[in-house]
Amino acid sequence: MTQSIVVQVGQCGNQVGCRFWDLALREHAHVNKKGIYDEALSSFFRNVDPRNGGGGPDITGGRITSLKARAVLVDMEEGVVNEILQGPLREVFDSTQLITDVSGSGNNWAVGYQTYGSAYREQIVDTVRRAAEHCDCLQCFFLIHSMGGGTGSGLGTRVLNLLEEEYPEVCRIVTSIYPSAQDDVITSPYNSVLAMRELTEHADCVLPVENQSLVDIVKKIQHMVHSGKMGSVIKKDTTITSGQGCVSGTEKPFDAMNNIVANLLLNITSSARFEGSLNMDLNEIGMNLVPFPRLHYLVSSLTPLYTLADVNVPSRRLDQMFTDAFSKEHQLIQADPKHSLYLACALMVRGNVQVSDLRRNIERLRPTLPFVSWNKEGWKTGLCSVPPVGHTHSLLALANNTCVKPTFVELKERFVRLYRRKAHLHHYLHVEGIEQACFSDALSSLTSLIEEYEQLDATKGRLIPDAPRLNIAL
Ligand SMILES: Nc1nc2c(ncn2[C@@H]2O[C@H](COP(=O)(O)OP(=O)(O)OP(=O)(O)O)[C@@H](O)[C@H]2O)c(=O)[nH]1
Ligand SMILES: [Mg+2]
Repeated sequence: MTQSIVVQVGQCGNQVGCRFWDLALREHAHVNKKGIYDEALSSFFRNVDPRNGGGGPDITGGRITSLKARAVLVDMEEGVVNEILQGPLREVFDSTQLITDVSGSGNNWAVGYQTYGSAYREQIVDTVRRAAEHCDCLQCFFLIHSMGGGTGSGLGTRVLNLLEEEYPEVCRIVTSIYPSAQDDVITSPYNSVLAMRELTEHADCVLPVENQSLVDIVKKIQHMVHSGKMGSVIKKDTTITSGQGCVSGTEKPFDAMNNIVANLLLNITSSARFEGSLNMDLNEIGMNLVPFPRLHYLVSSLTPLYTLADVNVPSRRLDQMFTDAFSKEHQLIQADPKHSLYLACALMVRGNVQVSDLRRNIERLRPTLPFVSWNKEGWKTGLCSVPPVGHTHSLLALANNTCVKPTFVELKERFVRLYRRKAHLHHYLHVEGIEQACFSDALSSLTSLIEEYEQLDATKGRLIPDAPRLNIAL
C-alpha cells in the first residue's frame, strides 16, 4: 500500500483541505464500521494510538483512537489554522504539522514566494520530511492552494519547487483555485500568472478549478433545492454541498463551494484510499493523461451534481451520469470540452458500476467527442467499488483538453491590463530578489502555453479523414 501527503497552503488551501479531510473521515467511517486502522486508512491517515507505540500502522484490531491526517498545513496568517485547531477536526492535526506566521502575504505572490519562501524553507522541508518518514511508500503529494492570494500562489508554488527538489520521484498533483473576474483581490491576475509559470514547470498534473464555476454550480443546486425541483431525488445532507463539519463548525460562504472541490479530491483519491482490482493508481493519471510535460492541466467534471439517485440505479440514469460528465454545467472550470480537442480522458467511477457500463458508455460517447488523431483510444478508466456517502455511484472525468485555453487567455488579458500600466508593480519589485523579468518571463511562459494549446486546436479541423479519391474499376 502506498501513501500520499496533502500540503495545504493559504486560506483557500486550508479551507478546501479541511473539507477533504472531514469528508474522507466520513467515508471511511461508513465503510469501516468497526473503526479498525487498516491499509485503506493508512493511505492518508496515520495511527498515533499510544498502545501502538505512537507510530506505525496497527492493522491487528486496535480501534481507531487517534488518527492524524498525512497533511502539512501552511498559512502565513494564523486565523484559518487556529480556527481549524478549535473546530471539529482539531484532533486530526498536531502542532508538528503546522507552519504559520502572523501577517500573511498581503495578496502578493512575491512576498509568499520570496520572503516567506526563503524564511520558512527549512521549516517546510523538515515538516514535509517528518510526514514522509511516516510513510512506507510515499507515492504522491497533493498540493491545494488558491491562485489569487499571496500565500497560496506564492508560497504554494515555492513549496511545489521544494517538493520537486527533495522528492523528484514523487508525483505532484496540484489543485489550484482560480479567481473569478469579480474577485476582491485586485492583484490576483499577477499572482495567478506568476504562479502559472511555476505550475507549468514543476507540477506533474494540475487540476484547475474556477471559483466562478463553483459559484454557478452551488447557485444551480440551491435554486433546484428551493424550487423543489429535486423532489425526493436530492438529499438534503448530500456531501456535494453540505457545510457539515466545516473548518469552524458553523457554515461560511465558501463552504458549499469547497465541498465540491473536496469531492473532486475524494474521487481522485478513492482508488488509493480503498482497495480494488480495477482501481486506477495515482501514478497512472500523469502517465496516461499527460502526453507532453507542460500540457498537464486536467479539466475535471463531477457527476452527479444536480441529481442524486437514491435507490436502485436504472441504467438510463447511470448512462446520464456519463453524458453529464461531458456537459458544460458539470465542469469545474468555465469550459466546454465537447467542442474542443481531447488529448486524453480518464473516467474514474465509484460505486455500483460494472466494467460493461463503462465500455458501453465510452462506445456511445466516443463519436461525439473530438480526440487528437494520434490518440483516438486515449481513454483511461478506473473503478472503485466504494461510492461516496449517500450515493450509489459517482463519476469524475479528468480531461486533458484544449478547452482550458480560454481560462488562460482571460487570465492573460487581465494580467496585461494591469501590467501595461505597471499598476501595482512596485509592491512586487520592493520585495528582495524580485525583478521585472519575473513578470515578463511568467507572461511569456503563459503565452507559449496558450500557443501550444492553439496549435493542437488547429489540428481539429483536419480530424475528418480525407474523402477517398475516385478509382475507376478496370
Ligand atoms: N473556493 C474558495 N476560494 C477561496 C477560499 N478562500 C479564499 N478564496 C479565494 O482565494 C483567493 C484569495 O486567496 P486566499 O487563499 O484567501 O489567500 P492566501 O493564500 O491566504 O494569501 P494571503 O492572504 O494573501 O496571504 C481569492 O480568489 C478568493 O476568492 C475558499 O475557502 N474557497
Ligand atoms: Mg490569507
